[in-house]
Amino acid sequence: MFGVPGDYVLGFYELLGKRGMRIVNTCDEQGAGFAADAYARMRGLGVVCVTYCVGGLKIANTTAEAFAEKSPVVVISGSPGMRERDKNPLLHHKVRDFDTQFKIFEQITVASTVLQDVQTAQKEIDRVLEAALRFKRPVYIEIPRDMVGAPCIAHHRTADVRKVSDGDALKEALEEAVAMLNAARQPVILADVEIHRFGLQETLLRLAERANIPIASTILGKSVVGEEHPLYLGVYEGAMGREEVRQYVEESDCVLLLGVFMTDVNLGIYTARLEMARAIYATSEKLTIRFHTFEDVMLEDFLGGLVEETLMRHEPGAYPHPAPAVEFVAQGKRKVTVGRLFQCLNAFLTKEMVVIADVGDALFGAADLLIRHRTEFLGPAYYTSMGFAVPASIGAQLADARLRPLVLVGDGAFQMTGMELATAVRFGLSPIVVVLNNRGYGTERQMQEGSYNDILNWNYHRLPEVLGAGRGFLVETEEQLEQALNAAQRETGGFCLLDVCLDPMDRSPALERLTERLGKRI
Ligand SMILES: Cc1ncc(C[n+]2csc(CCOP(=O)(O)OP(=O)(O)O)c2C)c(N)n1
Ligand SMILES: [Mg+2]
Repeated sequence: MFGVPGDYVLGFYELLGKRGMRIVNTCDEQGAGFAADAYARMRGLGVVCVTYCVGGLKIANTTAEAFAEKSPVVVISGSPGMRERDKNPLLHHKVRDFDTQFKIFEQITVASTVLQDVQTAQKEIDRVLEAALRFKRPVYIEIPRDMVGAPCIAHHRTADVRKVSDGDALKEALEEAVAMLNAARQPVILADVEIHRFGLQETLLRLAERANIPIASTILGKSVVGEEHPLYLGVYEGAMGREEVRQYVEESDCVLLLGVFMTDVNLGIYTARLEMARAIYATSEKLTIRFHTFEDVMLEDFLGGLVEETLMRHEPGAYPHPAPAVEFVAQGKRKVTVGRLFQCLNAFLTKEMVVIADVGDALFGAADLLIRHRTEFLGPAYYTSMGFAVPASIGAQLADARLRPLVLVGDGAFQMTGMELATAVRFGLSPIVVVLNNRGYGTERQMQEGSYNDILNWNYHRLPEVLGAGRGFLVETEEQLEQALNAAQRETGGFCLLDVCLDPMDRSPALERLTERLGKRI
């Protein structure tokens, strides 16, 4: 559980500590929120626990991200006791009414509750947690501080509320989908975030391998399969992605869209051309096959069902693959460019790493990294809140201690939440943090220049002195980059930070394509 305590939640913290819950207190609540989100993305549920309003409202943003990108985070907040609320006193942290925070969280969670009644508390907890697990979205539980020790009502039993598919609808949907797939000349799968969230990576792979159908992923769904798999095409994102992937997907006569969010980023700022007349579109919320809509068919039942059907084995002929990682030969004193940085990182990556990209060119450039193992890439590629990556690395490494986080973060985003490296130190974690230091808001500079895109240039590589731990590297040339990454690989005991100096106007090819389009719109 991640969080920052306060007097309204201290009693609850004490109880949790006594019960052996591991509490990771962060520098700032937003750090705890992002860490819990990353933990949830990797382990299926994460918890952030904060105090009333001053803490709670700081994680409105991280909870919004978890909602938008479907991450089941349980938000627990303390609040003033029920008996303290008589005559509406002005208690510290209160904003407007006692339920102001609750009303805000109602908007950004899929279920919410205030545990104010011992008669209903246990049922309420079950209802809310069940919603988090079913919908893969955040939920909110508020505990007035005088309810923490309240006795439970006995004989409580958890209701079994598992939703099942309508058998007839499922059968008909499968028949239609199989007919369409078997008749297709060039079927293709486009897989996204819900495949991660619903744990369907293995089923997806079985389907693709049985019918021999190539798979592309969206940027939000990146690493849905290990990217060295022979059936993997690369990231599809309309005109923003690699041209050969765009062509292959858009020329397909049957696109199987699995758990895809039709967001502007996923669709390359709506440059994607995906016609529903050629699509089977299955998500946890809806299923359409061409223009037929099916009610009450669960994504896992549909996908699981498809694997069991008699599927024709396709002969896809030639199709694109991601560029393989090639050995990086450092060009001595040559200044590091964004393009060369990502080439170098590609060669450096192993399957014992989880790549976490922050918003900015870190995320755009990361699209072309070859992720060796599935679900080893995390990036806020829809909600795109800066400041995700450093705190997310804490959640990710605690979720899976075998993985070392490789954090890619812009200097702007780093200045928002980079102090959470202190938390990484306290909990013995060892992220490799690559700061893409282009002296400001590079992504925005590309669209519209102004002094508001400038930020102070920190001596990022000297943060280990401030924190009394970790190692820092100033990287200006290719040989320094190579040396720093090699040293970081050996230095497994703590964090390593690479301050990679880049030209303010340099950019990845994907960013170049994106800003061209957004610039026009602005
Ligand atoms: C919390 C938040 N504030 C503002 C923005 C708008 N925004 C998008 S990209 C960007 C600049 C990011 O700068 P940096 O982290 O240095 O990455 P770079 O663009 O330079 O690669 C900004 C301000 C945002 N996405 N999130
Ligand atoms: Mg920057």
